[in-house]
Amino acid sequence: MDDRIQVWVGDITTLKVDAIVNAANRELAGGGGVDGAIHRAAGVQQLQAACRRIGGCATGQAVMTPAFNLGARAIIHTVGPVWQGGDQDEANLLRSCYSEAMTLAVREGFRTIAFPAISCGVYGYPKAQAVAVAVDEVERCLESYLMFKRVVFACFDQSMADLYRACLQNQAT
Ligand code: AR6
Repeated sequence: MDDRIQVWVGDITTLKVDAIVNAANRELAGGGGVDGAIHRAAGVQQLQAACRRIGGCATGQAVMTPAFNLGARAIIHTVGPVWQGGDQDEANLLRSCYSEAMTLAVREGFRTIAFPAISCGVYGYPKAQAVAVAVDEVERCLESYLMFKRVVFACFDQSMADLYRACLQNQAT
């Protein structure tokens, strides 16, 4: 396991990292889950206005806004796939969320980033499968991005953290 990866349980909005990743929708319209929490903590009106200026984001892509009232420097919004059974390219689209967010972060000179479990809530992606994709893609990116210092998998609950830890341990053996 790459020792730059951390699994952490808590509210992602409290993390002081360069970039917090948001599990957004294609309209960047805000919503529930982690998206709602990020909007509330960053400042709903300011973040909504910044999202409106961007206009939207395709599934698997990533865009960036300021973080406003958050301790982070920026919010990277990415749109995970809605789970439709697994034969609609969901795994590649989810993989792309992680790589696009990491690439954008590196381009900005960021060194630390926190990801929520993209698509694992409202979008219904099977959690263990999503975690396997997330870990594999982040580890792959870190092999190229040697300047990157820390990637946090921010989990809302312990059971999600257990899935990440099990996956990271399997990869290490
Ligand atoms: N910190 C960390 N993780 C969180 C937090 C938080 N504050 N809040 C929720 N989670 P979801 P999706 C976890 O539904 O499946 C929104 O309405 C949550 O337990 O937020 O990609 C958007 O606007 C779950 O494990 O994202 C989109 O319409 C994970 O974050 C849609 O939901 C992701 O759950 C996106 O759905």
